[in-house]
Amino acid sequence: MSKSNEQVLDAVVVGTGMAGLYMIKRLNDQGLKIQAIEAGSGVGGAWYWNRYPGCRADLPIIEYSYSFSKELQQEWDWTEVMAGQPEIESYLNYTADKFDLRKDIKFNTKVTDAVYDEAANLWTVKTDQGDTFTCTYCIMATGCLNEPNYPGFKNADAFTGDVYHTAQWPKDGVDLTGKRVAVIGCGSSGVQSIPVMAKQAKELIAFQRSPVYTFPAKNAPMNPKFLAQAKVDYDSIREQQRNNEMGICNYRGPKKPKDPNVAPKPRPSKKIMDLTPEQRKQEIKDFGINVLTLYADTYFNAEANEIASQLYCEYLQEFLGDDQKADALSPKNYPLHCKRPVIDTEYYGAFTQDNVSIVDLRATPVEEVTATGIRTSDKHYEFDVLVYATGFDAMTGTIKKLNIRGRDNMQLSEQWENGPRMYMGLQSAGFPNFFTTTGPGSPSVVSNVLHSIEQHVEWIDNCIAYLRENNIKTIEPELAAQDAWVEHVNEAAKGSMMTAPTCNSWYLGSNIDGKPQGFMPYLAGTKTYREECEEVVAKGYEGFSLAS
Ligand code: NA7
Repeated sequence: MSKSNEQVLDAVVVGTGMAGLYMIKRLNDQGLKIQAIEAGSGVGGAWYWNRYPGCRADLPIIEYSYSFSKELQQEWDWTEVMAGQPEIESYLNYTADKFDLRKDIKFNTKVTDAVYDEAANLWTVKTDQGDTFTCTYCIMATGCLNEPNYPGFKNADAFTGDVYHTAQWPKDGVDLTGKRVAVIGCGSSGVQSIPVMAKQAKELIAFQRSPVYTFPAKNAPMNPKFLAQAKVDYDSIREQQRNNEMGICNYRGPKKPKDPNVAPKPRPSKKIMDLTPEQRKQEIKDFGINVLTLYADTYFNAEANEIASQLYCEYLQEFLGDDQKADALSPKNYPLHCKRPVIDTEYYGAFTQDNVSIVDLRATPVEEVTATGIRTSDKHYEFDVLVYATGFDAMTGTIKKLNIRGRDNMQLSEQWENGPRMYMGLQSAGFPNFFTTTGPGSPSVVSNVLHSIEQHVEWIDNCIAYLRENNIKTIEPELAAQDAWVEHVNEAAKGSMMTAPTCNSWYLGSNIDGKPQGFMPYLAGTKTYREECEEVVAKGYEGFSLAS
């Protein structure tokens, strides 16, 4: 049930994914009057919307799960190592129920406006359901991958068959049995869904603009003994995550005592440049293709990266044994590690099926959508179902669409016209008491994002508590501190393969036509970033302007 529209609330939280749910809990624990607003009919955010076949976590779930509640950690029994969307959605529903969070959420409602009234020092938040909420703090927990991207193909609406986007997949699922299916896009969503859809569909055509580097997920049913041990070890797991720059500790379970009669296995080399060509191939044989993600020099050294990229393409050629498919699927024109890592389950295996084909849009671009299919520069393809796996207007898309106005009626989308400007990914100058979880300029999507979410939620919650305890009316970044932070974020990304000249990714905004380009997340690492956030607080919220 929603709160009375007359009531002045302490806070409005927008979005009830992993960040929103934890934010509600923390603010409830402080005893604040709050309202959360959710566009979906249920909680889960990205894990509510992305219910396409094959959707699953790309990190081991033991580490990609809430750490804030020891009880929750002990109560929830994961059934897979890399849990799938249905299980994660159930877990988030369980979390919402356990901490009684639904009472604060208005579902099926989209925020349209958030406007700051300087005289009253209040935000007025409006929704598409006609609500008006007034609050002191406005917190956008809208996530980084929320606004689906539909490519602007000529005659896009002409297709008369069924059309879906992976990020807006129907709740009741889609029966593809006997259907001819076209999938546009081969990023994570395409890579995860294609093998599953290919098992059902009569025919599947993958329309691919950029081939991906993808690595086997090695998912498996959760071993009950491993899970039981993880529950014992959780304190240490979380501590190790906090001490790692990605928020990941690669928990392997209990260390087994070494057998003195068995020679220890060799460890993969740290640098690909230290190996001879023969040794490189041997390491792939010994450790699998995933070894290419372990060589530290491939992340910053273009020559090392080129070697790894070539080895990847050779491996693919050998695996597929089909020149047309291997050539089309080979990511030759941009470096490894440029995009967010893609983790797959039998992706290339799907292309060995006779009913699966690939269209290389680099060679034959889409000319138009027709009533029955897609025409490329080469030929017309007919199908019954069109699936867009074309990703998101990431990190800024949702926020820029809303009418968010701060001091002097200044609009956030205008302030961000040439790219997002935030201090520490938490606040934007001119927008007092307005916070963003995992905003641009924080590690967010270049880390274990749930780890980063928890850190942000706790920082914001502690900040609000501090303001209230000290009768401070507003907090917002100083412009100079914000400018310096944006510069610092750019510096941190320099030299990384993620900003290589041939790299095109949603981190850079280059996946969306006309979007200003610049590397949005903060690459220095989660440990470094958390320490920087703590230091800012220790120095009396250095770089923020606090007014009583
Ligand atoms: P991604 O990773 O942005 O992938 C989108 C895919 O769609 C990618 O292959 C794009 O090719 C392709 N795309 C986008 N626009 C077009 C057009 N106009 N024509 C052809 N192909 C196009 O989104 P995902 O949903 O797969 O994954 C997002 C994140 O979710 C992922 O990183 C994980 O963290 C989970 P491109 O590469 O731009 O050439």
